[in-house]
This record gives sequence, structure tokens and C-alpha cells, in this order.
Amino acid sequence: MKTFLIFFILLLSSCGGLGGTEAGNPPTVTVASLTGTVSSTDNSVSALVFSSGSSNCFADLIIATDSEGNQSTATPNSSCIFTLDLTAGKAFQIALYEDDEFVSYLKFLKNRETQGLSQSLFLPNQELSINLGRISLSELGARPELEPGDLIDADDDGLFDLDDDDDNDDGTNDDEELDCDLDGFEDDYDLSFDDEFDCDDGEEFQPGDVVIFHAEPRQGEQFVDVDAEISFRASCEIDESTLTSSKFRVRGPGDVAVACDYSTQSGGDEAVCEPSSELASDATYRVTVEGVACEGGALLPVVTWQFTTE
Ligand SMILES: [Ca+2]
Ligand SMILES: [Ca+2]
Ligand SMILES: [Ca+2]
Ligand SMILES: [Ca+2]
Repeated sequence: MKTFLIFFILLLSSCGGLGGTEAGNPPTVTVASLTGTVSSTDNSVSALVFSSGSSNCFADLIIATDSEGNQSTATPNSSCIFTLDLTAGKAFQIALYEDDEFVSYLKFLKNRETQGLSQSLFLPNQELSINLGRISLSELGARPELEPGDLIDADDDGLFDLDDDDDNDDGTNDDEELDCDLDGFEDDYDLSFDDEFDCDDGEEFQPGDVVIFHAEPRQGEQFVDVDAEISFRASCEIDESTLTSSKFRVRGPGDVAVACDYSTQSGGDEAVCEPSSELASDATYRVTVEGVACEGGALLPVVTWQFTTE
């Protein structure tokens, strides 16, 4: 018996130790859970009156999509509370649906100071249990009562994302992170780039480069409001005189041009097209920037993207 036990211990040791982490063990998946309430009334109060508050929910399905298109879903319970269990270390866009109809995307505050909103949420590789509180709908989209940026410290420097101007400590301000394929997932958090865009050459965006780093509506966005403005942000102050219908083109069904009032915002680095009339519903619009220049004359790169209205 004693001989057998020694043999057994030797065998375990030769296999890489007792409970070791040698190759062959699956990588550990860290899960971050996201909880929220999609109810327009306070169920903790109404629950005292009604036994079920299910009719108060404004969404019956929550879908989180990562930058590779993988989806996770959650269904709110009778108190309109949902929990999404998501693989940490990735960014997600989260959409709310009711009766198979799109309701809204969740939008998160990136920085308390600038009040910049993002349609994607990066969950660092940490075990997190995030309570979004009650979600409310407004013209800005679906907004959580409690901002996850108050709980997430992506670069672990002691400053939570909401108070950290550079969440990932890469030297680029949160509001100027490049999203080279304009799909709403910033390069650092984008696991697959759209081939149509010149993104995958491995070159880092350098200070001084002239780029368009953000678009709204984003590339591939669906269910865009027919009242939406179309905008992009550049890495320079934009020469407003180059914002014309031929250089910042928006074309709808039948290749018909959308008439816009053009302007710059955000200190001049954001170009905005405010359509003179409502966009058509359930229609695809293609935006082309070609010939728009910075103050000083440098030309912005030619970029095209598209979106679809609700
Ligand atoms: Ca931080
Ligand atoms: Ca931040
Ligand atoms: Ca950064
Ligand atoms: Ca992207």
C-alpha cells in the first residue's frame, strides 16, 4: 500500500504537480454581471399594492453584443429586473427590446466632467457586480440611474473611470480614442475591424495625425431616430467652409441627397449635419466625407459609413 501511495504521488508530480496550472487547463473566464431595472415606476412601492408589476416593464429582452458580434441575452423578471452575465475583458453594446421591437441602446457616461456619452461599455478583466439601478428613457437613449464608471477602474490606477480622463492609461484621452471603423467600439476594445476600413495595418494613431475618430450614428447602426443629426469628430479643428453637401454627403434611398444645415461643435472638432427634414423610416443612409479640411488646410481622410433608420 505504501509503495502504491508513493508511486501515485510520483505520478501526480510528473503530470505537473498537484492541482497545477499547466497547459491543457481551459483559460479562466471572468464574468461580470450587470443588473438593472427596466420599469417606469418604482416596483418596490407598487409591489405593496400589486402582487405583480410585470406590465410596468418597458423592455422584455436585453441583448448585449460584443465587438465580434457575439450576443448575450437577459429577460427581465416580473419586477422588471434583469441580470446580464458577460465575459469580462471585452466591450459591449447593450440594446433593449419590447415585443421584438427595438426600444433603445444603453448609453454610459465616460467622464463626469465632459459628460461624454458612449454606446459601448468596456468591462475590464475583473470580477464585477454592477448595479445600473433604474433605467430611464430619454432623447439621449436609455440611461442608467447608476453609472458603471463609478465602479470600474479599468487601468487599476485608483481612479474610477468616471473620474479618469484616460481609462486605459494609453496617453489618449477617453473622448479622443480612435474608432477607425466607426462602429462604436474604440480600437483598443475592438476585437474585429470592418474590412471596408483601413484599420488593420497595425499602425497606432499618433498625435498630429489627421483622422476621423468617431461617427454618430455609428457605422452599421440600426434603428436610428428619423430626427437624428449626423456627425463626426476629427483630430483637428474643422474648416467650417469645407462642410458642404458635396464634401460631407449624406445620401438616402435612391441615392437622393439629404439637405443639411452644417455646423461645427465641441470647440470645432465636430462636424454636424442637421437634416432640413425628417429622414425616411426603415431606410439606409450612406455618409461620405471627402474633401473636408482642417483649419490650416490639411485634408481629412476620405471615409464612408452607413446606418439604417427605425
Ligand atoms: Ca482608472
Ligand atoms: Ca473616463
Ligand atoms: Ca485612453
Ligand atoms: Ca471600432
